[in-house]
Amino acid sequence: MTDLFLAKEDIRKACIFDLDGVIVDTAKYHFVAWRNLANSLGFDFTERENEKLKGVSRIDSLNLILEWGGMNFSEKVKANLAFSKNEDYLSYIKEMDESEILPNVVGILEGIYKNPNYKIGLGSASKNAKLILDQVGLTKYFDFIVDGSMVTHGKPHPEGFLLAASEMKVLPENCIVFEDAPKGVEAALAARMFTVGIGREDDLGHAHLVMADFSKTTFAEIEDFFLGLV
Ligand code: B16
Ligand code: MG
Repeated sequence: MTDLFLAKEDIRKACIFDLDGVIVDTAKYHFVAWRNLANSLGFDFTERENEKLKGVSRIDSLNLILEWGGMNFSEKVKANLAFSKNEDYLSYIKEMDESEILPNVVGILEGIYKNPNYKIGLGSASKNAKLILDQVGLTKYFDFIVDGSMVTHGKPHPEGFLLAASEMKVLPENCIVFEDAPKGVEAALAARMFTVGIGREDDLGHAHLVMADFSKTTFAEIEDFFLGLV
């Protein structure tokens, strides 16, 4: 660890959250909607395969699923397939409310929000990110939201996290990223940010710190961990 996390009194720090798998579990709705599409094309795929779609953009997810089904289509047909999957997905998203926020996410957001040294950003691959945050009532916590429509390169490229940091006027080395996808952790590390993996150590061991979820921690404890690295 060569990077130095700035001292407590420095005001320009930020936390950047991934959305799906960190704040809410929308993966289950992606799975249903992609599976409906695959079934309509005459094939199926498993929940285990669905794991590989976490953090992957919509069009890249479609390309992977079509590969699993041994199918290929023109770009125009693929755009139509992605559109119809998203319409199906949105029918689930529109039913979401605050009961779907993952355990203690609000406690962690409150802890950061009350700390004047920190800004809060979102770095999601989802083009529906703003809608989802609105649905679950969390938009008010965020200083800047990067969604899938604002980046050219998907994770593991660091573009999304770097954009969030620069819009919040915070140096990358003063950001803590929360990510559930191995490629998302790679993206945060490529951005030279401190990284908390939310999920299994086996998948996310490359993060600086890994926890199953937020239920057994506070933001003060997480900050202390990174201050202790200095
Ligand atoms: P959309 P995240 C990602 O969200 C999901 O993990 C991934 O499964 C999905 O394909 C991607 O968003 C694009 O979503 O179709 O809504 O644009 O984990 O980066 O917050
Ligand atoms: Mg995710």
